[in-house]
Amino acid sequence: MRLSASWRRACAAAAVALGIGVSALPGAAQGIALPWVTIPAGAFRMGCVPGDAACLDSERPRHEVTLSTFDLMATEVTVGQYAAFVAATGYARPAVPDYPQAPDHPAVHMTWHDAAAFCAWAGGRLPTEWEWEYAARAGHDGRLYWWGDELTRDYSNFGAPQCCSGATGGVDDWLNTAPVGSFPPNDFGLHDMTGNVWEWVNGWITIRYPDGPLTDPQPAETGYLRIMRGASWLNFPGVLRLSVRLPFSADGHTSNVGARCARDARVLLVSAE
Ligand SMILES: [Ca+2]
Ligand SMILES: [Ca+2]
Repeated sequence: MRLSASWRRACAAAAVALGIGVSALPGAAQGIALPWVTIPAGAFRMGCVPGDAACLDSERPRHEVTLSTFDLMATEVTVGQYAAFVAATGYARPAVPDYPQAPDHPAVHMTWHDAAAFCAWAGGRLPTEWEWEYAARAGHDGRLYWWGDELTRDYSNFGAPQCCSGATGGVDDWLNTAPVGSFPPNDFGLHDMTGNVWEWVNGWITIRYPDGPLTDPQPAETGYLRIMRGASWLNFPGVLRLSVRLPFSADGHTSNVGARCARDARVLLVSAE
């Protein structure tokens, strides 16, 4: 459940008024330590970057979005983290990909429902699409990628120029998934926002974005197809642009689809003596 910014402010204000400490909001972690990073509040321009001839209508119009602070995992959900979830809950095991993976590789073959269930168990939720792109850009709105406009294997694990197979080069030594965090983080401290595995987000594909500006927008309750962001080890370069939105069935799962969890910002207050 996403708590609205107004709800969080009201909760904090009530706690202060009552003179009590609030150590955590509902949705406490269930015995697993995920690598949370606090994403600062701010505004950004979402969608098609000016001059990007490859943009689709679904990436338009570019519009301004203002977001409150939230937490996001520094890395994609790992095989080991997802195995802990399965062991603790009896949740169905995902399909095994046809390539080798170690516990520190990103978990794959998750449906949208699987990813949402994992994140809820871990005390979080899936990020909204707005949160995901804001975090992926990390203060660099006008670029195709967070590091610039040239795709490079020094920052990302992606596939061959022709669809669809893995490829290597530069820092990218992996034909399939790489261990999470193998590439440098963006300026918010997040790894693999571009490439490695696609990441499910909370939202529905739309023909076009609504016109902005938007403040702490929330997804519709229902829709037709869910969305994945960030592309993967299997994809050719044109799909790696940060504004790309991939519609996909919520029940679909493949060996290049994973997830990354978000959570509402923690409220930490200390009682006055
Ligand atoms: Ca690769
Ligand atoms: Ca990724």
